[in-house]
Amino acid sequence: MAKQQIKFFQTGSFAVGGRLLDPEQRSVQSDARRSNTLTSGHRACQGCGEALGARYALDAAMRASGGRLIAANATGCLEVFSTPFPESSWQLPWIHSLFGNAPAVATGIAAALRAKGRDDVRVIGQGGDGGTVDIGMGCLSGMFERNDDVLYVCYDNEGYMNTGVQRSGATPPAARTATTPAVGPAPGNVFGQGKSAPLIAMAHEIPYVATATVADLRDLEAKVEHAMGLHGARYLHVLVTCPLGWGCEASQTVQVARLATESGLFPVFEAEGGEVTSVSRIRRRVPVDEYLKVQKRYRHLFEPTRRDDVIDALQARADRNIRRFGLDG
Ligand SMILES: Cc1ncc(C[n+]2csc(CCOP(=O)(O)OP(=O)(O)O)c2C)c(N)n1
Ligand code: SF4
Ligand SMILES: [Mg+2]
Repeated sequence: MAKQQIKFFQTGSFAVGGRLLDPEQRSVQSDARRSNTLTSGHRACQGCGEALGARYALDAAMRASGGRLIAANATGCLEVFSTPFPESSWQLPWIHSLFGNAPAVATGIAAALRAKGRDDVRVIGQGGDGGTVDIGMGCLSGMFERNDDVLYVCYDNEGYMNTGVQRSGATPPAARTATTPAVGPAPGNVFGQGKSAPLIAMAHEIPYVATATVADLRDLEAKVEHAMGLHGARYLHVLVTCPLGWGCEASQTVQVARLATESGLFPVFEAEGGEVTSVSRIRRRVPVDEYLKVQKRYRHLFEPTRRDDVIDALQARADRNIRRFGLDG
């Protein structure tokens, strides 16, 4: 396959806040020589946060590894929209694993490279929240426990989107999915269930755990580059807006992810060896309803009558995150 060149409109900004940056400070995306790892022509929905997050994460990892990178990819939207046989949008060695074993396949690749004495080639495992938080959790925990030399990236769109928006262990309470309908006295996903994969990763005391969102792509790139500078098991959990599953406009992908962090519902932090080492403080704090209102998966909290009891419970979760991670700006 001929390598597709970067098109002008794909090139990112050379500036931050109107200030022209020195070349070494510019994002990976603003470099016309970037690898363009996930190139155009794939079949993601318009405004897909997973496509955006993966493009930035993989291009940053490619830059950090000098282009010597192999990716193992779990079944899910990212795999389905990028590789309808016999086509592929990937411009790196890329293997499709099963839904639940991408961490194990990545581990196997890292082991094979070690056996061949190839310490110049790095490995990434990646998948959605279903493939990571649910069915892949056993493999992932094993990868962490053995401290295998893999960076694993979870693109969290808070549901099984590829198969029609079913609930996952990362679906937030009250959200409507195909398997948690907005009916009955407690509509949507139930409170008190689910899990935090970043906290589980931290409990393994691996070298690096971080969260990020598609609202701050420079932060995402920086975390990938930092992770690639380390060895052993590393975990990056990226919140990626899904316009189709969340019921928001394609044009709101970045804005909705920003509201997730500004409300405190999605804490952005880094941890090394099981201890939090940095947090992204919230500069403009917003009530959770600003985040909920723009998504149809929460419409039942506002129509036909406003469910203050449920909104207050979600606000309490956000307040707890802000206390727990010290996010107050
Ligand atoms: C063992 C197994 N069970 C079920 C499926 C069907 N399946 C494929 S992708 C998917 C959901 C993927 O969800 P997630 O990992 O969150 O990725 P997303 O599509 O949301 O990006 C399911 C249930 C499968 N491929 N293999
Ligand atoms: S369903 Fe969601 S995650 Fe899947 S391609 Fe569409 S926007 Fe992206
Ligand atoms: Mg998902």
